Order: sequence, then structure tokens, then C-alpha cells
Amino acid sequence: MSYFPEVSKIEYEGSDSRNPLAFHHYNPSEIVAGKTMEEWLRFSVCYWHTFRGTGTDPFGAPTMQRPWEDGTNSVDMALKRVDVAFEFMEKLGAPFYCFHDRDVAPEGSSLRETNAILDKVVAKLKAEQERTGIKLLWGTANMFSNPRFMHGAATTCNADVFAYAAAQVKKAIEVTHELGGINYVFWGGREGYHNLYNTDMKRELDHLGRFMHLAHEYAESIGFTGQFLFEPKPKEPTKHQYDFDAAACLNFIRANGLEGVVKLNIETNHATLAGHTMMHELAYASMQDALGSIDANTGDLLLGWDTDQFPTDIYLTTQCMLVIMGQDGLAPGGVNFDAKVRRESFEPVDLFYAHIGGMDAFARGLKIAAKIREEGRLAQIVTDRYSSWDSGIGAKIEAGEASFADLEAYMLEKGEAAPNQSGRQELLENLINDCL
Ligand code: XLS
Ligand code: NI
Ligand code: NI
Repeated sequence: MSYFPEVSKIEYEGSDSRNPLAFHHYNPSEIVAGKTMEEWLRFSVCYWHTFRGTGTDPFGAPTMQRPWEDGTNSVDMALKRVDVAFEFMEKLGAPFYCFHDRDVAPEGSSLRETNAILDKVVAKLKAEQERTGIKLLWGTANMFSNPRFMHGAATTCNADVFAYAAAQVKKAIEVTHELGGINYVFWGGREGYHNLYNTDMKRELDHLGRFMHLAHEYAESIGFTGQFLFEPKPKEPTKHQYDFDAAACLNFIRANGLEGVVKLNIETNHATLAGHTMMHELAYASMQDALGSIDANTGDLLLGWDTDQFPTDIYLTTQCMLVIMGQDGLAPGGVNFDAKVRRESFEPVDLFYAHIGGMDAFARGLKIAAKIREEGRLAQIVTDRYSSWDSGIGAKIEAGEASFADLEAYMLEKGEAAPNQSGRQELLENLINDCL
């Protein structure tokens, strides 16, 4: 039984190919800057958008044609969907996937029943992973769809809901471990507020810190050594999400003694919703050794919400890869397409076009970034720009050998600071274009 009978294994055909069901740039075994493309990029398919997305938006009904769906959220349907997912991922050649517990299996009438259903689907996921060699990049728990989480999960005002969330994450870590998952993600869901009049922000944030420690303690107790990742997002569904951006997340991590335990999973559309570029968020996380993984997608310049489109912009992927190569890759993290086809792209084959486009865009970004790094002009300009810190007074300041009084004496003697040099912004933009 095939669910994508019109599609065979997607192969690399090179940049002259006009076959839309082939890679034109992503050639998994090709070596770029000392590693294969597959090693650099570690692509992952997300279960929620790709296999559960229906095409609804706040104004309209589902549009997606998914001939294998029977219109139910039954256990049988969940099991059948595993076959669909693995056929898709195998044909695409994606080495990894990610899921929320509730993407892969429906809830039962009690937590006990829900866990038993999840176990059943996880057994099938495990068999399919073994059959295909596809690995779980990360697992996570959906603690935002069910109405019980209307006030949040770890940051809810209802202690019972905190307990439910704890039980759910305990189980999600267990199944992630069972499936050999390499990371575990916390994205806020409804951890945030709509109204400060009814919110004890300090108490809620303390609870979130407690929650993450409990998760880490439990993971250690069962021998799960995967990397924990916190995923920043400034708003949506709440108007203020506590995991606002990389800076807020790192502050939270430090304030709660979670350094070294939790790194960040940075998503493009979340970065831009926070008023940052993706490159800013990546650079900010990376410089603090906290860049763990990325959710690759993009927003729409003219729409103010998380549209989660597939990334096709070569400047964007180049900027991502410049930072990622600067820290020698993302492993154990990867490039997860937390992205959905738009609701007008409703045929199953559109899922292939979307992923192929994203993978090719990142492959190009990788090659361009490698070229920029190899040419070395960009790095040289940055080195030169800061050269006043490499000797003399700059070196003394960096070494902690100059007091305010010393600096005053130095400047009184000199009378005026050395002249500034051009920042060369346009030249730098041209230099990037030279490598495209
Ligand atoms: C939502 C988030 C979510 C996380 C996983 O905006 O991107 O999909 O990646 O919970
Ligand atoms: Ni995400
Ligand atoms: Ni998102």
C-alpha cells in the first residue's frame, strides 16, 4: 500500500535539473567544509504540520486533501498515519523527525488510557524507525490544545493542572527515551499571560523553573541523556509568552540554575515576531554556547502571526549557516522544518515540493556560507575592525589591567581618541552577494 504513489525516492539531480521532485542542491553525501551535507544539516520533518495540519486558519475550514485520513482521531487512524509518515520521510530522505505526544496518538478518557494509547503508537513508531533508520531528533508534549491548559501548564494558576502537565511530560520523556530521541523540547504553549491584573508573574515563573528541574531530575533517573531545549517565542497563543526570545530564555535558565542543562531551539518566525532577525537570535544563543537546534521556517513580511512557511530565502539560510558553521554544526540538534504548506497548497505532493525547497535552500545556504568562510574576507574585515583591542590600551582593558583612573590618564595624555574607520556596511553586503 502506498500513500504517495506518484512520488518515488527523491534523488539529487544537480542544479541544472528542472525535475520538481528531485533535489537540485541538497546532495547528502557531498562534502562541504569537511563534513557531508547530511552531517551539517540534520534535516527533520515535523509530525504536527506535515501529518496533522488541516489547512484551517482563523477564517476558514480545513482544505487539505489527505486521502488516507478517515476523518476520525481514532487509534487505528493514528497507527495508519505512522505508515504515511514513514513512507513520506523515507521517500524524502529525511534522517530525523520530531513530534508532540498528541500529534502521534489521540487522548483517551483518562490519563491512564491516554498513556496506554500512546504506548501502542510508540511501539509502531519504534518498529518503523528500526525498519527505515530514521531517528527521532526530539520529542515534546502538547500542553496547549486541551482546554484543561487554558491558563497554562507549568505556569497555570491551577495546581492540579501543573500535576497533570508533570505526568504528561514524565510520559513524553519516557517515550522519547524509548525511541532513542536525541533531544527533548520545551516550547511554552500557553506559558505566558493575557492579563497582568490576574497574574502572579513571579509565582508562575518560579513554577516553570521548578517544572524544568523536575523534568531534568526525572530524565536523569531513567538514564535519558538527550539535550533539553527551550524554544523562544514572544507571543501567540498568549499575548506575552515567558519564553519571549533567546535573551529572556537565557535569563530564565540562569535565574533558575539550569545552565548546562537546557539549551535553545531557535525558530525563524518566532525570532521575527520578537522583532529580531533569525541571525540575531542564532548569534546571541551561539555566543553563549546555548544554540542547540533550529526550527527552520519563515514568516510573511506582511502578516503579523506565526505563518510557519517553508524557508526558501537564500539570504536567510546563508545567515543561518554562517552562525551554525561558526560553532561547527548543530549536533546533537538539527534543522527541523517546523513549517506548513499554505492552505491553498492542499495536495499531498505539495508536502514534497515544500520540503524539497526547504532542503535545497539550506543546502545552498550551506555552500554559500562555506564559500564566504573560505574566502575569509568577511572574517578579515571583522578582525581588522576590532584590531584596536589586540594590543596597547585595548589589550590592557580586555585583560582587566586598566582602571578608570588609568584610562583617564591615558586619554589626558593623548588628548583625543584615534579616528574611527568606516563600518563598510554596503561593501559587506556586496561581498555576500559575490558568493551567492
Ligand atoms: C509553536 C512552536 C511549536 C514547537 C513545539 O509555535 O513552534 O511547534 O516547536 O512545541
Ligand atoms: Ni517550533
Ligand atoms: Ni512556531
